[in-house]
Order: sequence, then C-alpha cells, then structure tokens
Amino acid sequence: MTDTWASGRVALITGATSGFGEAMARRLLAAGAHVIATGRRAERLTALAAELASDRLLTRVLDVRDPSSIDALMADLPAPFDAIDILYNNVGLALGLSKAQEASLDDWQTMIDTDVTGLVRMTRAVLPGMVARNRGDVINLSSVAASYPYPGGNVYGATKAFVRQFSLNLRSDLLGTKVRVTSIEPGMADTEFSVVRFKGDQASADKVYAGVHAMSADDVALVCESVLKLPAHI
Ligand code: NDP
Ligand code: 8X3
Repeated sequence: MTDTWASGRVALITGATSGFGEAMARRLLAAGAHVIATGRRAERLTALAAELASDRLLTRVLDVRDPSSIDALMADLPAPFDAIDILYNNVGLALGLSKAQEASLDDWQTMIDTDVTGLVRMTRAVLPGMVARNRGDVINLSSVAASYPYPGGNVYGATKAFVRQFSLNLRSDLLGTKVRVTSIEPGMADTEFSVVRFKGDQASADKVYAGVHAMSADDVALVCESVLKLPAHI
C-alpha cells in the first residue's frame, strides 16, 4: 500500500464491535493505519479480524468499566501497536428514557461508569505515551445531548457534557504539545445505540429513526477522518 495520511499511525478504538467504532476501524485500516479494535463481544472481534484479515489489525477484548481489563490491554501490546497515536474514545451508552424521578439508579450508574469513568481511565492510560512521543489525537465521542437536553436524557446528557468539558480541559493541559483533543458531538445516527437504550427492544429502537434521515456510523467516521487528516498545529 502506498503511503497515506494514516500510514504509520496506530489507533486504539474503544467500542469497535459496532456503530461508530467499527466504522472508524474499517476506515482507518483501509487508509493504512495500524488498528487495535476493542470491545466486550469477542465473537464480533473475531468476525471482524476474519473479514478484514490484516496484520495491521489487532483485536482485544476490553471492558472499559474494569480497570484490570484496561491494565491488561495496555501491558500486552506488541510493537508497533504499543505506540498509540490515535485514541478513538468512543465507548458510551444511554440506558432508558425515563424521567429522572422514575429512572433506574442502576442504569444511571452504568452510564456514569461507562461514559465518564471508562473514558477517563482510557485517556489516562494512553495520554502519557502520546505526550512522551509528542504526537497524537484523542477523539472523544460526546453528543448533541451534551448541549441540548431532552426528556429522559438526564444522566446520559450529563455524561456527554462531561466528555465535552473534559476534552476542553485536556486541551489546556496539552497546550504546547502536539497532542490534539477533539470532542465530536453528533446528532442522531442509526447504530445499535437505540437497541441498547431500549434493552433489545428493536421496535422501539426503529421508531427513533422512522421518518428521519439519520446519519450512518460511516458518516461520523468521515468527520473524524477529516480531523485526523489535519496538520498537528490545527
Ligand atoms: P453502539 O451501541 O452501536 O456501539 C457502542 C460500542 O461500545 C459497542 O462496540 C459496544 O461493544 C461498546 N461498549 C459498550 N459498553 C462497553 C464497555 N463497558 N466496555 C467496552 N466496550 C463497550 O453505539 P454508537 O456507535 O452509536 O455509539 C458510540 C458513541 O457515540 C457512544 O459514546 C454514544 O454515546 C455516542 N453517540 C451516539 C449517537 C447516536 O445517535 N448513535 C449520537 C451521538 C453520540 P460491546 O457491547 O461489544 O462491548
Ligand atoms: C445520541 C444522540 O439525541 O439520542 O447521543 O441523545 S441523542
């Protein structure tokens, strides 16, 4: 493969078994990057590896809510996959659409553990290497829900506001380095997001996208690709 904008770059993608993460993994791999694709569903990772059949693709089971899972991933990356310079911090989920006075506290805790604590832990695991190499892109998946509330969005929206604000604060800390942080805040995109939100209820999930020209996962990957193509000073 001839050199491209992605040649020689190493991307760690969280949530690569579906949706935005899978689309980004495909795009990065096609563009020549080395890709570490992660997620909890081992069978999806195995299928992806079999389909894409590339020695630039490494798959690893990862649960971002489990610190030991993150430690094990980071401790066991063979060269050149150990020099990560793209962190696609994509894992996140919404659970339920109940109003705050009726919502499940367990669901709230799972969203916070995943969307906030998981993303923070992944960032803390990868950032020191990027700073040491003075090279890198952190792409954090926030949402329009970070800025625009809707009934039942309560804790999900708040986790995404955290992601956006965390991204802005990271920029302050990284000023003077060539590590760039980008908060991506998509609107509605047709992925497994709503099936997860409605806990497997496909009919309720389908209603979310009925009559709407929702984005695809690859549309979002295209936006992220345009960020990754920018020179480091932008
Ligand atoms: P999907 O449900 O399609 O994908 C979510 C991915 O996250 C899956 O690969 C899932 O894999 C993984 N995941 C979930 N929990 C964990 C965990 N604990 N540890 C590791 N991996 C986990 O959703 P999207 O692709 O749509 O969402 C991606 C991100 O974009 C999320 O942060 C979401 O909040 C955000 N977003 C989505 C929008 C939309 O409309 N779709 C709009 C705006 C933002 P597995 O189950 O195998 O672990
Ligand atoms: C996902 C988009 O509008 O369903 O973050 O919250 S929305």
